[in-house]
Amino acid sequence: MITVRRLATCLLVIVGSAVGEVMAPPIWPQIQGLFPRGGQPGTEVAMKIKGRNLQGAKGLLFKNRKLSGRVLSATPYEVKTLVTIAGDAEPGRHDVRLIAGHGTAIGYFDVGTCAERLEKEPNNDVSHAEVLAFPALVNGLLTAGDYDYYRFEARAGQVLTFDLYSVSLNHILTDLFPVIRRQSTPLRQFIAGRNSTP
Ligand SMILES: [Ca+2]
Repeated sequence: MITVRRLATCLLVIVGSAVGEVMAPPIWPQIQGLFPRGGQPGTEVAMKIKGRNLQGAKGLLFKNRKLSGRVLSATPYEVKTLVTIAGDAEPGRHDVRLIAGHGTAIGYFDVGTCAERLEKEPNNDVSHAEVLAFPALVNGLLTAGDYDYYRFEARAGQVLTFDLYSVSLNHILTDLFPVIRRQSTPLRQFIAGRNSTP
C-alpha cells in the first residue's frame, strides 16, 4: 500500500507540473513592428509599436543619446510613443529598448537623410497616385488587397534607385513587387522586393 500511495503521489506531482507549464501565459513583451520606423534629424516622430504583452509600457531607451522617446499610451498590442531626433544625430540604424510592464524588448530605428513622409490614402489607383519628388522616403502600410500608386518624372537615360524595405506584421505582407509604368503604358516590371523580420 505504501508503494501505491507513493506512486500516486508522484503521478500527481508530475501531472500538476505539466498542467502548470501549459497554463502559464507568455507575458514577456514582444515587438512585432514599429511605424514609422525612422525619421530625419531635427524632427519629432509619432511612432507606434505593435506587438504582444506591451501593457504597462512606460519608457523608451535609445543607446544613442541623440535620440530620446517617451510613451504616450500603452495597450497589450500597441504602444504610442513620441521620438525626438537631435539635429546632429548620426544617420543609420539605432537600437531602441521598450520598457514594458513585464520586461523589455528591443527594436530598431533608422535615422535617414532623405525627406520623409507618410503615404496618403487613398492611393489605390492611378487617378489617386501620389506625386513624388526625389530623393524621398515614404512610410506606408499595406493591408490585404491594398495597392499604393506614385507618380514621378524621369528623364531618358536617368538612373533611379528604389529601395523597398518591408517588414511582415502578423504575416499580412508576404511579397512586395514594384511595377513601373510610363503614363498608362507598361514600361518595365522588375522584382526587387525582399522581406525581413524586425
Ligand atoms: Ca493604398
